[in-house]
Amino acid sequence: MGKDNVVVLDFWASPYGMRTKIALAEKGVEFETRQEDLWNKSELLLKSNPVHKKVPVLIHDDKPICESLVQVQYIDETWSKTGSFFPSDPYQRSQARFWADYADKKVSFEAGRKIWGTKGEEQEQGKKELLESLKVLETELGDKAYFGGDSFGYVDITLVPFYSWFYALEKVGNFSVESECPKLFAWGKRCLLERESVSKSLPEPEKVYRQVLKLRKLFGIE
Ligand code: GS8
Repeated sequence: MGKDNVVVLDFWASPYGMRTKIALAEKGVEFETRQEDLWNKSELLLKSNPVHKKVPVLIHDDKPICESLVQVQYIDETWSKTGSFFPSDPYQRSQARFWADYADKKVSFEAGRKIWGTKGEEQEQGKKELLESLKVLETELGDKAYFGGDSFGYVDITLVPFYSWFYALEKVGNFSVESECPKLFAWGKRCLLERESVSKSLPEPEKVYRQVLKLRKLFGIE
């Protein structure tokens, strides 16, 4: 078998692209990232993800795979020798899928946008909704090191990219995730410190904050 050719069409600030990069790094797969200009998408992106036209796209030996969580599952099944992101018990596996789905729906780019892309009442509502979801996730985490228990798994990979957005959201929205959800915040820090896959896939919080300020200006908020 020849060497795998793995490309990720990405945008550095995309939490979804971070999931895919973390999963590949966890499996020790070498890959190339190609940065997309989301205002001027490449032909390759439009051809590879004709339905949503979004990043990330994972291209494995010229075959495109769309949607970050589908990609994480594909990566898990394709490079399976190093162990799985999922528990082996079917019930435990169903629970991991449930929580990843919850995190994907509730702690999303759109949920963040309700904070960084708004002001006043609308922003207060956005903060309230995000913190409610984070508290639900914090309860599920409980005293475990990771959502997967002792091992870093599917739910961790799904949620941890958003840790790199917390700082920007806190600065713009004037609140603190650490004081509202201390265990969840500590979990994010732990992932960053203990998993190289995470530390090399997440951008600097300051850089995300600068991007958010740029977007606020672009959209004429303030
Ligand atoms: C979300 C991808 C997405 O929103 C996934 O892969 O999990 N459910 C998908 N990608 C955004 C960048 S991050 O916010 C994107 O590509 N936007 C470009 C556009 O909407 O035109």
